[in-house]
Amino acid sequence: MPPPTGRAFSVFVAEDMEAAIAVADRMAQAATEALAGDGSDNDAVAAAFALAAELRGNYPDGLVDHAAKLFLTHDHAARNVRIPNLMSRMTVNATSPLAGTGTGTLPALGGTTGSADEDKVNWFREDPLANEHHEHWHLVYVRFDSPGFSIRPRHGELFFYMHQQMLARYDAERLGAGLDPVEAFDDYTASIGVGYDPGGLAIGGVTYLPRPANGKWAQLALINNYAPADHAQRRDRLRDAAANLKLAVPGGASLVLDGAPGSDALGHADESSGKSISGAGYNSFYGNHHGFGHVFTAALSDLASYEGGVMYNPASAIRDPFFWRWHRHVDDINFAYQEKLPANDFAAAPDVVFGGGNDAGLVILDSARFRNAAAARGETVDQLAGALLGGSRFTRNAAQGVETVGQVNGQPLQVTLHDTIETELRHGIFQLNTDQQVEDQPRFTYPYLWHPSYHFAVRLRSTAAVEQLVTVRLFLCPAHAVGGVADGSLNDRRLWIELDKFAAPIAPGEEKVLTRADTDSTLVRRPVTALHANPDVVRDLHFEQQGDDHPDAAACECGWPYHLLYPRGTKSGMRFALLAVVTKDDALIKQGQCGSMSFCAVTDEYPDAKPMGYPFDRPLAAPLADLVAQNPSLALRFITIKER
Ligand SMILES: [Cu+2]
Repeated sequence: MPPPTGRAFSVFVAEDMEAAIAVADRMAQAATEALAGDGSDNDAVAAAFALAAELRGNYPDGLVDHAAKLFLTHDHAARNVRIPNLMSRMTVNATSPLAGTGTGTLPALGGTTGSADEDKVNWFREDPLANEHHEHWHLVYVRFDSPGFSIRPRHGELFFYMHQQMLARYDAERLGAGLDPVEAFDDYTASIGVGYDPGGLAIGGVTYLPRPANGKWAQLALINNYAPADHAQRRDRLRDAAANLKLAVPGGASLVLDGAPGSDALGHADESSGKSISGAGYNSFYGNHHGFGHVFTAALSDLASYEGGVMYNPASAIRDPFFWRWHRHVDDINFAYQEKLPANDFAAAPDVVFGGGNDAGLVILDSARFRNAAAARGETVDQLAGALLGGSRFTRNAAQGVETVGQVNGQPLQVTLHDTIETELRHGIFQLNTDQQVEDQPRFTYPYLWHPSYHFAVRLRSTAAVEQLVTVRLFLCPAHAVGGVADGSLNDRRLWIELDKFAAPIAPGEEKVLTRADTDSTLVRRPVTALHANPDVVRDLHFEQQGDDHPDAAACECGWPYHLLYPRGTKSGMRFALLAVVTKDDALIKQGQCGSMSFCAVTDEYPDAKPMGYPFDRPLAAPLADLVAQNPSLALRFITIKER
């Protein structure tokens, strides 16, 4: 099957991606040969890039650059060579109205949708580190096997889960901005609604064009005889697979879908990957469903050339509001499948109860003040947590207010247990590249969300006769009435945002106070440097790796941006539910110093035996509040997220 022609290179086209991987394999081969000839790692990388330079003219724009990014992400010889950060790769095209606008600090850089409502969440979609997260995820999770690359375990399941979590976060931001949750795009004959203008954005020399409002896929001429109606056929086949719990290629392979492995197989078929049961090509039985949603939409920017929009590239796609509508539709297929599965029953939960009760077992502390208080007492934070919440205080039903913990220098030492997480919208400045002289480069402001660092503390008592290895899983959900049901939003399992998970042993009968810094979250790109916590300065936002050897440098650059860990909330305070779910025997690994264990597993096996998103990977057997009341291994409290 030849690749579809008449459009720009896109990693969302399976055939393009395979071609890029083949070039990356050749780069890796050149590096290996240089090493075999006694070359250093630097020589090996130089040999690979010399080959890339030779090959560049033979391929469409962007293909060899993508191969180079794959090589840098995965090749051992390149483990200490970083892909320049996305901000430094962003330029303003010379034809953009923003180019040549002078040297002062200009008010804002960024795309616009033409809709005052949708523009309210531009700051989130345009966030440079959120875009970089999405780019890196797709680089780490290569979707074809080749001599040099392999599809990672549970890739298909994570394809759904990682994007589902991005959607949960996007919906929390939309709700905070007074907008409805994102609406799935599932009628392929319909208008795709608001447009998107990337404002002259170019990445790595490729300029992205505006996409007009109210376009329709039907405006496109056929791409290799493949039409939106053909795509609707693939949609319906995937929906049938979800409904019938079975992927089946006529006259070919079939697979009964069950549990998390069922999501995995469905994800491979939908993305599509080299493990798709029907093959990944757009014209195969299940086709390239997710990928061609990107391609059709990006091509709408220029109906003559199909050069086009940000949706072609994972480094820019999330800027377009349509990205989210498309991914809601993709997620609907996995959601429909999961809804056919039996609910989780918590029968295998560990024997634990929450100190303070399951409405107050979770405590929020301001990290800086908590650490200062511990230092004032000459203690570690864990020792202070024990004094604050352990011993005679273990069972107190208190999760907020000011607690006094002894005296320091004759003064009572006070620690605040918070019921509010604060955020702040700040403005950073960076100097964008243009085609002009350096001194002409304008400086642009851009908005980003900031929050102080918090610690979570959990009081757990074992009621078991044996030692248990438990996992504490923390989640956050916007809390509001739905259809007259108070806090009915908690019963929508797709709204729950995973915040963190961590393991701890607990002895028979033991009362334990566990503390966890949010900078250790398994979701975020770690280590959280001051730069990542507060990216307001004009400089390289890139993670500077400490130490030389990391087994998999690719993982170090992957993870959700720390500064977006909590939703923005509202000025008047937005109500959220904070949930702890305790499980056991999950074979959770101890996180290394870098990367995100939840999104970029660094080992051969995905480091959590539970289905991704557990317990929200299945229908809920009862309203969430009832589940908490029935299960001592769950704790729920309500908090406020307030923008300063
Ligand atoms: Cu993606």
